[in-house]
Amino acid sequence: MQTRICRRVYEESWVMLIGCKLPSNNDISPNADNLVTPFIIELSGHYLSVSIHLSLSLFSMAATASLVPSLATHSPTKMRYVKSLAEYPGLTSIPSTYTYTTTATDHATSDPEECSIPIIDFSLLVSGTPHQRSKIIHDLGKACQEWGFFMVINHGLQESMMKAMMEVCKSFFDLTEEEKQEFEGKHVWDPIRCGTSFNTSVEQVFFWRDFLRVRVHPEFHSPNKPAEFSKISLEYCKKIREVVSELLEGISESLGLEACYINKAMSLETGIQTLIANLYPPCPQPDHAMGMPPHSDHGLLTVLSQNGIDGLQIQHKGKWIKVNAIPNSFLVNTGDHLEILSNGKYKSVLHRAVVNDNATRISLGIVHGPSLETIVSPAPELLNIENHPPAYLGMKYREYLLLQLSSHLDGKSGLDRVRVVNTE
Ligand SMILES: O=C(O)CCC(=O)C(=O)O
Repeated sequence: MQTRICRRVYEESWVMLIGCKLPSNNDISPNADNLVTPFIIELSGHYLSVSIHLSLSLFSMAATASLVPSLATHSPTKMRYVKSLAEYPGLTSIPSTYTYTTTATDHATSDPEECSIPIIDFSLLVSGTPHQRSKIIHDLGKACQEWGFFMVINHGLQESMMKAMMEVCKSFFDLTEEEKQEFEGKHVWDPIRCGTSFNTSVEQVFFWRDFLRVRVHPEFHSPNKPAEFSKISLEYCKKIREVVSELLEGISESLGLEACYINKAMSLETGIQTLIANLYPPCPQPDHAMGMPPHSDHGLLTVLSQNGIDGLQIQHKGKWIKVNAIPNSFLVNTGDHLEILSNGKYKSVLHRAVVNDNATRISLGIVHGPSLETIVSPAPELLNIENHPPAYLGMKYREYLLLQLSSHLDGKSGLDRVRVVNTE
């Protein structure tokens, strides 16, 4: 038997069954594929019409209706976060909408030889002897050029502050779906936005991730729940900005530029700083799902911390490398705009987040970019018409950001729009 069912692209409702006579079979485990697949049979311009064989689907829907009463209430706000899905008792497999296909070359190595990620002792950058400082600047440059990634230790942020920030993000994710709904935003540009996956309005496969994204600079925004979020995040993000400003001074010098070059050229006083909290709940089939797909970050530098659970992987020399974070360190990666500014010398690094089946992972990425009106192009001081012609076109940061946020998260596709020659 076949029927025509219109399947809404995820965003607003999980399950709506209207006018279907369902077989009464309760003997189905709650991992049935269609458990949380959003079906709706109303026709409208927003709905994507697909034809599917009804047998399996109705079977699963029957299970859904009988096992998950909340899913059958026609409420458009139920079960939209992967957290709720993961918490469903007895869930043993993921819905096919989360199935992410990988190939053998996608497997990551944890070989210590290949995973020797650079470590930067921040204290030597800010209060070392001149000799120590120049050695660290050299190491920073090497890390940016060879890895696009490094761990920062002795950064001066108190462990208690890092813990408080992590805790308050966890409390945000623990809000009810109704409470979180208030912060979902309507447009990718909204200063506070929470949701699931990356951009569900364009995705066919969803990522095993919920997120909260808040613009914290130059204007500070914060959800008003949990109550302490505002105070803790204000202080935390300010401290991180200070660390980033010092790192960018070191990076400028490593490029042979004045220490203040990047800070000035990118108008960092009014630069965009965005806090992104990611929640990756335990996943019953971690090898078939993905937390965040391979992508580069749009800004200059991203500073990431996590709740002690690893899951970040970076691409290095064509291989995926597992990042085993030093406790309380910051994981820093170079973004697309550092690649543009350095004319391809410091490339943004491809990274991804994998999931596991036993512990909830929370990561906190703070992305730092130029001011919105800055047109970023390669630093003229690094160009030379014969050997180093500009490899990227200039583009206003606001436009770049908007393009990335409205699209699929897909490798370095943002940079491809401004690339003049392939510097890969
Ligand atoms: O969770 C992670 O480790 C990575 C997060 C990430 O890539 C991002 O927020 O852009």
